Parts: sequence; C-alpha cells; structure tokens
Amino acid sequence: MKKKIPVFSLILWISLLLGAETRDAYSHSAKLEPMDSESGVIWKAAHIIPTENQLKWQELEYIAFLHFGINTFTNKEWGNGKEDPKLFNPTEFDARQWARILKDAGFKQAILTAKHHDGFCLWQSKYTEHSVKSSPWKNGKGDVVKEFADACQEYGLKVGIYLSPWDRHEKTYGTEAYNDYYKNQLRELLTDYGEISEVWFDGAGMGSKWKKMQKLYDWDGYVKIVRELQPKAVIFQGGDLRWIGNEAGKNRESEWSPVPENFVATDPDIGSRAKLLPAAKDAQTIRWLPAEVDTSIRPGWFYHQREDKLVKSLPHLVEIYFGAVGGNALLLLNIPPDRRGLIHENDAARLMELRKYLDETFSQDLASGADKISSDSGIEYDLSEPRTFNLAMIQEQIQQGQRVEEFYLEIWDGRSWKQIAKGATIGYKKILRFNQVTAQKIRLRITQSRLSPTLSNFELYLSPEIGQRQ
Ligand code: FUL
Repeated sequence: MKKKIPVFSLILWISLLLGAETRDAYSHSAKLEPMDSESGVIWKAAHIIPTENQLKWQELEYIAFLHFGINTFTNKEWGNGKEDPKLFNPTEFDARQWARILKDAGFKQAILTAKHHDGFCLWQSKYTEHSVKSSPWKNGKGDVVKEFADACQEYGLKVGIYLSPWDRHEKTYGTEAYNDYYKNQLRELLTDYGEISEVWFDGAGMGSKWKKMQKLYDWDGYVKIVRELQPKAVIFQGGDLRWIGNEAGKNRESEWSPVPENFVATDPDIGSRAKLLPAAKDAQTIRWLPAEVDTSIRPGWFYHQREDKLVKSLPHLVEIYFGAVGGNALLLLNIPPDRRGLIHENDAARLMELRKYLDETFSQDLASGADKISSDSGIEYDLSEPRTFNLAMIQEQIQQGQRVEEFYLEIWDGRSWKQIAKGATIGYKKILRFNQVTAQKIRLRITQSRLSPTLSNFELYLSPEIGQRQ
C-alpha cells in the first residue's frame, strides 16, 4: 500500500480551521462593491452558503410535478378562465395511485397545480365558486388538494403547491384587490393541508391585465405568508430557487448556485467570474439561489390523449436526469394525470424503466473502499484492482459553499495519466459520463477553485448501455 501524503487533507483541515475562525464570513448573501478586487469578489462568492431549507431541498434531487385541472378536460395547455367547471369530472380519480407510482419511481416530493392560469381551483376555496365545488365530481364535495396531500403523506412524499399568480377567471385580477384574493388562497393552501415543502410562483402570463399586475403583485407579502405559515418551505421564484431558464430539461455545462441579483435566467452563464466581476461594478448582491430544472415527460404540461405515444424515451429521460441531478440542479419532472384522474400507463411504465436504469447504474460504487492519496496534483484513487467504469459522481460539501471552478479526471494507463473527462463546476453533485475505461488508478485534478476544495463524495459506476436518444 502506498504511503499517504496528507497534503490535501492538510489543506482541508486548514480550511476547516479557518472556516471555524471566520464562521461569520459565511452568509446566504453578500453585497459586492465596485472597489472590491477580483480576489475580494471571489472570496465573497466562495463564502455564500445555502439556507437549511435550500440544503434539504437540494438533497431531494428528483421531484415530481402534477399538472391537473380544467385543461385536462378541455385538451388545452392554457385555459382562458371561461371554462365551465362542470367539465371537471375525473371518472376514476385516485391520488393514492399517483403517490404509489411516484414513490416507486424514486421521487421524493410532488407538486400539484392547485390553480393554473385559468383560475379553476382544485380545492374548496372559500373565495371563489370557480372550483371543484361547482363540478359534478363527488357532487361538488371533492377536494383534489386534500386527497393529493393525504396520499403523499401516506407514501412518505413531501408536498408542494403550485398556485398560479396569473388568474384569467378572477374578476379582481388586474387590480390591487387581487393581492387579497391571492393571499387568501395562499393562506388556505398553506394552512389546511399539513406540511408544505415547496411553493411554486409561476411568472407566466400575457395581456393587458397581466401587464398591469406586474406593478401590483405584492410579492413580498406573498413570501411573508409562506414564511409565516410554512417556515420550512422553499419558494420557487420567491428568493429560494431559480428557474433553469428553459422547459426542455436542459442544464448548463457549468451551474453556479451563488449568483448576482440581476442575473438573466436564460443566460448560458450566470455565476462565473465573468459574471461576478461586472456585478461588483454595479454593487449587486450575490446570494445562494440554486437552479430547478422543470420539464414534462410529455410534450405538454397537461394530459392530452394525442400525446400518449409521445412520452419521452428512456435515453432522453436519462440524459435529462444526469444533466440536471448531475449538474448542480434539481429535476422537477412533470407527469400529468389523465381524464380518469390517474397517471397514464405509458408514463408509469417509462418512469419504472428509468428507475430500473438508475438503480442498475448506481448499484455498485467501484470507488468504494479505494485507497485515497492526496497530493499537490490532486486526489488519486487506487481501486486495488483494474475496474471498468463509464461514470463518475463527484460532490462538493455545499454547506461550505461552492468552490471548484475547473477540474480534470484522469486514469493511469500504466505509463502516464490520461484525461477521460473535465469540467468546471461541481457543486452539490456532478455526474460525468465518458467512454468505458478500465483502470486501477484514477486521479481528480482540481486546477481552479475559489477556496480550497471541500469534496464530500467521489464514486465510480458502470452504467448499462442505453442507445441513442429518440
Ligand atoms: C409555465 C406555465 O405557463 C405552464 O403552463 C406550466 O405550468 C409551466 C410549469 O410553467 O410558466
């Protein structure tokens, strides 16, 4: 066995000690100043850390979205608010079937569209008749949110709520009074259904009333209600989580969680040095704002029979999963219940294929028990015998911020180190896929980092062949 050179761990200890000494230096946000030097800006960014809620959320990795509502029955993606509530009539509604399938598929949380842009409410709101109350379903006595929340709790899934701010039915929409309406509904949803872990504020909309509302929405007031009623919940687009910037399930090559306040969601780069330095010139605040990748298993967000054969293929879902979960983001995958009120067989089958593939992939960590040797050139893992792998998983200890800016993965081919993969950010989790290699020694070389790197995990796997994305 090789003698261990503890340089890397020495650096780790020094950084931990420094961390302990300067614990106050860590915060969830920091103001950059035009006078800050480059190293000053980077130091500030490296000391931004997640809140307890953000950390717990990040660890969920894979959560489900359920778009269900009046659109399910009108075959639309966006209703106009004039839909007859009588159209809402699922014939075999079973939220326990949703929860069972989602649980088996490996999801940790599910978010339901309690109200979409059409304004139709899936619960017995006191503030409108435009809801399940006026539908024939369960003689107007049903409550989808209640059945959903109860089923999730029964199956050990966390519960999230989507409440569309844009409301095309409510007559106060477009006036100040709408804030009261929205807040009242938010209070109902955050009071009557147990613990809510995520609240989703959707920014979509169009038309003159929506334009007017841009100046009227009381976002701070909405956030205050969530904080008061559900202090453990994270808010999407309300200070805790950020949209990845597209709905196709595509992640960035490099995803930073500490980002400047004036970031553009669709920008290919949000948090690198190239973005932080100009942000300092504008005295912007940087904060921990991790990315959520939202996409649907089908082309649409709501169920349409015509899309039964268009459920995303296994290779496509695997690509989305590895990209998001393995790209310092979280995957929010939409599975829209159908008109029966059930998750469709095709979607369920595909979810199970994905689960099986992921379980097979992650069944044996080939780096487990490896001899770890740290040196100035990196961390070397000796697997004790030649092993074959095509996937590496690396994690940073994000409780201490996000630090790594560039790294290389190399194998020892008997004569020299050979590069098999490289990357920029790691963050919560980086999954690297490469052509299958066989090696006994593998080296992770971190060539740029904002502070000394603090890794929490390094694993190697052999994922099964999967074919091309269709
Ligand atoms: C968008 C909405 O307009 C879509 O209908 C869907 O709800 C998606 C998750 O967000 O902004």
